[in-house]
Amino acid sequence: MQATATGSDLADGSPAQLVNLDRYPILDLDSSKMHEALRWMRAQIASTGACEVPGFLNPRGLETVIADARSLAPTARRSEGYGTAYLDVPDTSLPEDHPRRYFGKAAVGVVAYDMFPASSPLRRLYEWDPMMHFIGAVLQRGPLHRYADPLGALNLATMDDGDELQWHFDMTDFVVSLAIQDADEGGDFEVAPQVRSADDEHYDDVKEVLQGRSDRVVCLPMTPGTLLIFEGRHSIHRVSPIHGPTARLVGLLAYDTKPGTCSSELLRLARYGRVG
Ligand SMILES: O=C(O)CCC(=O)C(=O)O
Ligand SMILES: [Fe+2]
Repeated sequence: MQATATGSDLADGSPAQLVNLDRYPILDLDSSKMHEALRWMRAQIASTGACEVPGFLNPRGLETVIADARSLAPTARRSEGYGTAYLDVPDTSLPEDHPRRYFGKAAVGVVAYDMFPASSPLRRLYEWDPMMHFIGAVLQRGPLHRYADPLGALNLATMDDGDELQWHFDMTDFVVSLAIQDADEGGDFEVAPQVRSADDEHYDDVKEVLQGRSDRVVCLPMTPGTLLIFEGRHSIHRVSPIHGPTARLVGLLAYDTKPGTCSSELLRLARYGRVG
């Protein structure tokens, strides 16, 4: 697709212009069309812990966000290393084959929230209350809050040939990812829904995922313009290795059920090279 739109397209308008409001009238959550959409979205969340909203952006909105993401991508900070599923330093007193001691490759470029200009369409979509209210209506978990992390609240993740993101749990309740540009090959989002809960780590099930022998893993290929709402704190997930010259671009919009939630300093240092 030819990306000719620029961020200034939104200069006098609202992020509503980006959204396919005919299909998803998120400005009127009580409309019958939206009720119908919310019904299937909630059913997906209930059965898989994730919900795909295809064609969330309209074609012009997608062009605008692609142009925004392509202009921001060169400012991404790249990190490459190995991490655990728990985004934590492993406890070496645990047995060697314990899930907390399993390392996977994390190679990704990230544009942190504070690097987005205020005029960025992606940023304006994230900061737009109707967007958050829509996500809250899908999740039905009380009022949502934007993540309080000055770096992690909104990210543009850019992944190139050879990049991947290891199996991990997120530090926020929900992440909403917006697929912007697909890689030539790979870059699928794989998830084992609700593999752990707040009071049970289910290490045996997690180990099966890490060892590639779990039958709970669902693979969600990414389609630009699709919104994916997933419960990443309890659903282990990864991004499969990317192949080819086209970068995979994804917007990551973080929300939490508690106000004031931030990621750990360790994660911020690893991802952004700084804590604030
Ligand atoms: O890029 C994606 O689709 C997901 C990224 C992710 O899981 C994360 O940043 O925590
Ligand atoms: Fe994640």
